[in-house]
Parts: sequence; C-alpha cells; structure tokens
Amino acid sequence: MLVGVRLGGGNRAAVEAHLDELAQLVDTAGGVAVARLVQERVSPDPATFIGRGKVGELAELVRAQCAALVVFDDDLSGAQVRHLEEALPDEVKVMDRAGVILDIFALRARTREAQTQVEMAQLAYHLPRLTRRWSHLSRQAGGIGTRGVGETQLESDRRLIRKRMAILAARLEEIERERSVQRSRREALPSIALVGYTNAGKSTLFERLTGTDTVVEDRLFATLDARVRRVDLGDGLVATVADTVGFIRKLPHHLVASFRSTLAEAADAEICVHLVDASHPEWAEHLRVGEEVLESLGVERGRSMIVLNKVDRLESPSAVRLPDRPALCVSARRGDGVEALRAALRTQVLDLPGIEVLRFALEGGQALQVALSTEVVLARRFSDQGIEIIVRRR
Ligand SMILES: Nc1nc2c(ncn2[C@@H]2O[C@H](COP(=O)(O)OP(=O)(O)OP(=O)(O)O)[C@@H](O)[C@H]2O)c(=O)[nH]1
Ligand SMILES: [Mg+2]
Repeated sequence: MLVGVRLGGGNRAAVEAHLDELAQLVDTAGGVAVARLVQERVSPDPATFIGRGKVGELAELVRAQCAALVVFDDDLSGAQVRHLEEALPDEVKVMDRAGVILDIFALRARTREAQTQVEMAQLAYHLPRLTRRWSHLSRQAGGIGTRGVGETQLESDRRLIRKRMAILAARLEEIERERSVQRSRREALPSIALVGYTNAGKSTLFERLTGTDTVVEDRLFATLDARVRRVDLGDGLVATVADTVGFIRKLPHHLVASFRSTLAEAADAEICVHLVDASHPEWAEHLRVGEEVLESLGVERGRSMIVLNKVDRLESPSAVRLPDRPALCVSARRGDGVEALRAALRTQVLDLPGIEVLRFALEGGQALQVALSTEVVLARRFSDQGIEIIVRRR
C-alpha cells in the first residue's frame, strides 16, 4: 500500500507522480504496489501523519488488499511508525520512502565501500526509530514495572549501535583515504564525472564513452559504486570518467552523508556531466533535484554541463528545451550525439586551468625534450607541420 499526502493544498498531479516513483522503488526492492491512498491535510498529524480517521480507512484497505507493507512517501518519525503499526492489522509493517531506498541500497551493495556506507546509513536511520519496548516482557508482567527493564534494553541496544557506527566511521575514513590516494595518482589526468537522476542513462553513456561493459538496467539505483575509467576525447587526449550513484528526490540526508566517499568522485571532478532523461515526464524536476544535490556537494554551475539523454524517444527534439542554457542532446543507447559530446568535453578540457597546447617544429628537438621531461603530457600528435603536445602544468 502506498500512502501520499497532499499538504497545504499542494499539487495533486505532483503527489501522484511521486507515488508513481515510489511504486517503482517498491518494485525495485522486490515488492508489488497493490493500491494507493492519498490524503489531504493542512499539516501532518504528529501521531499518525495522516490523522486518526484516515488510519481507519487505511486499515480497511490493507485488509481488503491483504497488503503486508504500507509505505509512506514522506519521512515518518519513530513514534508515527509505532502508532500506525498499532492501528493496522498484526504483522503489517510501516515504512517510509527513505526506508525503501535503504533497502534497495542494501540489496545492491557489492563492494566493501558500498556495504560499509549502506550499513552506516541503515544504523543512522534506525537509531532514532528504536522506540519499541520489549513486548514479551511487558506482556508477561502486565506492563507494570517493566518500564525500567524495557528502557534499559533500549539503552543497551542504542549503545551497541553507536559502537558499531564508530567502527564503521573509522573504516569509511580509511576507505576515503585510499580513494583520495587513488585520485591523487590520477590527478594529472583531467577528471569528468557523469552525474544525474537515477535511471537517466549514466552507465549507458559511460559504456559508450569508455567502451567498457557496465551494469545497465531499467531499474532505479543500478549503480552504487563510483567507477573510474580512462576515456579518449579524440586525437589521443585522455581524461578519466566516473560513473556514479544516481540522485533521487527526498534522498535522506544521512544517506548522502554516508555516501560521501562515493559522491566525492563527483564533487572533485573538474567537469560534471549532468545527464537528464529528457523522455521522462518529470525531467524538469529531475534536473532541479540534480542541481540541488550538485550544489550541496559544492559543484559550481560553471563546472557542470547539462546533457539531455534518450532523445530517440522524443517525437521532436525541440519538445524539451532549457530556458536559460544550451544543452547537448544525446541518445546514449543509439549513440546519437555522443561524438559531439566527446568533442564538447575535449573543448572543455582544453579550457581547464593549467592545460596548454604546445607546438614544435619537427626538428625542434631540444625545446621539445625539455617540455616532455618537465610537464605532464596528456596527448601528442604528429603532423606535417610538426609535433603538437598537450600538457598540464602543475
Ligand atoms: N531509449 C533510450 N533508453 C536509454 C538511453 N540511455 C539509457 N537508456 C535506458 O535507460 C535505462 C537506465 O540506464 P542506465 O544506464 O542503467 O541508467 P543509470 O543512470 O546508470 O541508472 P542508475 O545507475 O540506476 O542510477 C536502461 O534501460 C537503458 O537501456 C537512450 O539514449 N535511449
Ligand atoms: Mg548506473
């Protein structure tokens, strides 16, 4: 059962679009959405989010549909989850969007880095929600005098979680150090990151640009780890390109914090290619969410380049247009526009600070030798006129 709330006279279509996406998330997590309930309220009810009356209606629907799980599109507090579970038939669980996203991340995490980040995010998510009393104890003693026992148990649970989180934090710090060592080894090469909303086609484009096989799926969050490969930008000019974890609206903050080392790949890139699925009805919101995340990562506008993907699905390419900026249009799947993108990236790289193109006559031996030995050479090209090298000065 999916539950959405239209707060303060918000847009009904937007609530439905968010629930469509929530249904997709539930599907990715291995569930099936059987029905949805939308409630209108001025503000959320502190105890049940949707209000007592609506909870009765929800319980009826859950019973009628034999639903096992109720997912709210908005964040719920620990107390709200508890109140809702009490009011619903036994065994029915209540979760929010963040809980589903975490579940997907846990399913997808493969590397040690991703697993550590996911576990950290899960503990951070569960810590404030750890409010249940030990029901077997309170039932035995009729609830009287068990308060102390329950609280003690809860306290020791919390202590255990905090201890585990400290261990994970240390491990993540170590992983982050490793990553930054790797990054500094690659430092001489210009760095490009592919970023954007989940399912925008980042991995497909990564594959196109680098010629490697990657996991491409019509699923949310197919990629959880940042992967970095070399990319040829034409005429032998090389850079690194990173495929990254996708963004989504209402991405929980603790999750962003836990995924810092993965997202650092985007934050540190000299050029961010912000990929947007132009065939998605909500593309404009995806673009906005992406820009927000990039801003929170400290990526300035000048460093990012918007690229509209999946144009093969559009009836006319002019159907999607950005009001204030030019954007390249590509089809990562079919390959249209990818070479133009490569050329645009090449131009951007040549514009980066410290990058210079040096030309030497064929017999310009000495000066060329000096340049080759003192600069980082990114590309060299021979022609009738002489030798051209692209260097990066430090
Ligand atoms: N029609 C069409 N489909 C595309 C295009 N590019 C990617 N797709 C499809 O879109 C889906 C998602 O592609 P991915 O490359 O996995 O997307 P992603 O951005 O890496 O997604 P996450 O890793 O989940 O964030 C796949 O089914 C792709 O085949 C395109 O240019 N046109
Ligand atoms: Mg991907």
